[in-house]
Amino acid sequence: MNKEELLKKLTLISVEGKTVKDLYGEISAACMEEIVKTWDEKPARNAYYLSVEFLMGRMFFNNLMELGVLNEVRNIFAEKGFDLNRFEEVEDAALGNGGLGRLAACYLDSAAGTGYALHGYGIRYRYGLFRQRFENGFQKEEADDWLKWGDPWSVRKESEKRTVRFADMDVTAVPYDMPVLGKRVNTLRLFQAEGSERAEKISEYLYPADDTEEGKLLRIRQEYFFSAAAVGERIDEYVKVYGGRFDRFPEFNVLQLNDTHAVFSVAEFLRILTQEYKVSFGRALQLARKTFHYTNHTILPEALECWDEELVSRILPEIAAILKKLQVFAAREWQKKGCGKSEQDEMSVLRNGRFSMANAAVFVAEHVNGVAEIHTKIIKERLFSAAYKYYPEKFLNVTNGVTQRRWLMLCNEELSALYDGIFGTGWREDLSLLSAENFLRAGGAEQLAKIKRAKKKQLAEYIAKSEGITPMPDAIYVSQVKRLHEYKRQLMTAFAILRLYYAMKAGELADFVPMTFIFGAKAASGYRRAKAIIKYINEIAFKINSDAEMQGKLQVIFVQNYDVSYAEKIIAGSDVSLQVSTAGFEASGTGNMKLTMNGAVTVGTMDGANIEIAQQTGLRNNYIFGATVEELARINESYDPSEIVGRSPEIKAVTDTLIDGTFSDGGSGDFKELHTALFQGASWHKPDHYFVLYDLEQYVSALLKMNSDYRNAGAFARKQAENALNSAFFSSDRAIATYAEKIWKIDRAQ
Ligand code: 26V
Repeated sequence: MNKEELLKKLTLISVEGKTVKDLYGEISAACMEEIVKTWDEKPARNAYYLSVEFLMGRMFFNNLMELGVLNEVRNIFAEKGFDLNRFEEVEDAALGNGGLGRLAACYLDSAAGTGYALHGYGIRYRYGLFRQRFENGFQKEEADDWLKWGDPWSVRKESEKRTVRFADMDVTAVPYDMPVLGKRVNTLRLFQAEGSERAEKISEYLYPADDTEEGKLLRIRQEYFFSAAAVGERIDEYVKVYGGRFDRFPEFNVLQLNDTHAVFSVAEFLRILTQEYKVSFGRALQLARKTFHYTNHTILPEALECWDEELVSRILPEIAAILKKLQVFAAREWQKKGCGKSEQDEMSVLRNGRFSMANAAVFVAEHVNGVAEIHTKIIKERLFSAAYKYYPEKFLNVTNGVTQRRWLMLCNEELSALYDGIFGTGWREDLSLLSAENFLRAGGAEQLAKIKRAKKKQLAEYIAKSEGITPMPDAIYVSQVKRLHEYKRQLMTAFAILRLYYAMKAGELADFVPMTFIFGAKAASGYRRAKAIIKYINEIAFKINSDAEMQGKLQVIFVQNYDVSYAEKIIAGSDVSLQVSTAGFEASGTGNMKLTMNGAVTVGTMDGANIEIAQQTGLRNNYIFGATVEELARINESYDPSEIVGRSPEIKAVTDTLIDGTFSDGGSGDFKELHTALFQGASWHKPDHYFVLYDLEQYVSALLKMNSDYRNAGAFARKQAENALNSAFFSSDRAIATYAEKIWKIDRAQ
């Protein structure tokens, strides 16, 4: 890239009479003009990341940083009287929902950043994840019209469009390519569905509700649509060079399935080879087994995709036939291996009229990986135990990671500059060059504390502007930011806050350091209990924040429309990271890594990557509490939440607020339903399925211990420093290098 050329061009852009949108388009377009010139040729062997979600966030600042011109451009436009921060109005590209989609974005960033040829394939949704706003404490959803800012970072590739066929319609898949910048320029290719009004529906929304038959069909169409477009393209490219003999296909194409959403690509691969190129099914399957790899991201039964055979047959009869044939082949193999009946059932691709997409993936994939040590252990021992018994060589762990470029260099320029001063700039490419010992010796802890104060101030200003409530300047900022889900236990945090509140009202906790709790979360629009928890927390916030006695002591803020850009601010400006999922349920978590990287201490459970974070950064620097997976397995049958409230009047007092009129759910009955779920159970969930009350007391103790430790500012800063400086393992550069070496077998460009 010719930096001088680019800067010259940018200097010529005038700001007179232009809107923020105009300028955003113009500056981005000028950068793109340079970038496309350097778009790298693909090497022979490429890896492809197939994902329904790519939560890229705002591209502008990240790309300018990667081009190495961010500060210069800031200055150029400051001189013209335009503050580049005005682009913070620009909508995030929120084509994802949470950790899974953000992981995909971090992985693309790290692969490009470190020189691996990894490209993304996904869907170009017309509307991303909804925009959230609170109305009287209730979540309201609005369509996320991200394209209203234009899409200057993508190039439409009209000439490379292709047709995807369903039984009842043909759909055109038009690719939009987004460059991913780093040592290499890789490509994120998103397909847009076109051709008719019905066709366009396929790429209209991310995760359309699938509680109706129509919704399910639409989800199946989405998954097949992008899977077929991706695989069809890979095969066509191969055939152009090597013709219809597929022996060398796996040498050049590595296809990584990000969860089960792209598993139809396996069936499509088998379909094309057997039907269009007359390869035998057995041989096609052999080739598939050298091409595909599968990452599992959840063990929650309700999130493991199963599609009705009848529905798939209706719109994709050939694909359904292939999946059925896969089951027959698999059963034959299992028979030979001597698998028992129940083991075969557990592994089956088709059972009781439903296709298990996870089982299909496990059977075909050359590698199956979990995303944190404990999660991989659970998939080996429980979720896929039979498959692990017969195919142990497939299974491995790759603990997740996050890119330090966005989650440190971009969101915390101050800390990055401090690191530059102490270590030189090499850490930016190799986080393991950070050394806690040298940092502390150089007086880093005090500097970090200063920076933390500055980041908290920036965050407070941003929250004040966006939410109309100002965080207390000198409080401990304690954040829980992630999707809203019962297993993540935002409700347990709500109860813990109420416990603190009632204790203070009773004149206890004299030495309490003021705390501001910051929540950010969106609830899936059809997930009633998650929405009830949002309303409940907002009710608590209202009560506490308007209680004169709590002024300067305790504060609760639920920010609206938490997204990647909001995350960048909260993550840099938090003292404490809450990671309190029920042990065994959070596959990994990645917000925990980002917060650690920015020096937060964790109050958390022995779940997901928290365990490895505590190992890397030291138990003494974090507050680990609650039941372990083993303990929960032991008590599972006998657990009775009523016993806990029977024993503890304090816990009873807080859970009663769900039913005694302390808080209003607007007459919806939603709070009562939360109470019922806790004490009676709901649908197939037993009472307090996620052990909220079981861990509550220990949670409150952990928060109080952290609170009292905070009084010793020096010691606390040291904890924060040790966390930040020991977070190198959680760089996605490390994760990508592991995928490249152990799974993809691809080399870095030199
Ligand atoms: C999806 C759904 C959809 C239906 C309702 C319940 C439910 C519950 C969970 C999910 C999650 C699907 C997969 C997912 O997003 N997993 C996340 O992947 C992250 C990246 O590996 C990981 O850090 C998170 O722990 C994991 O939850």
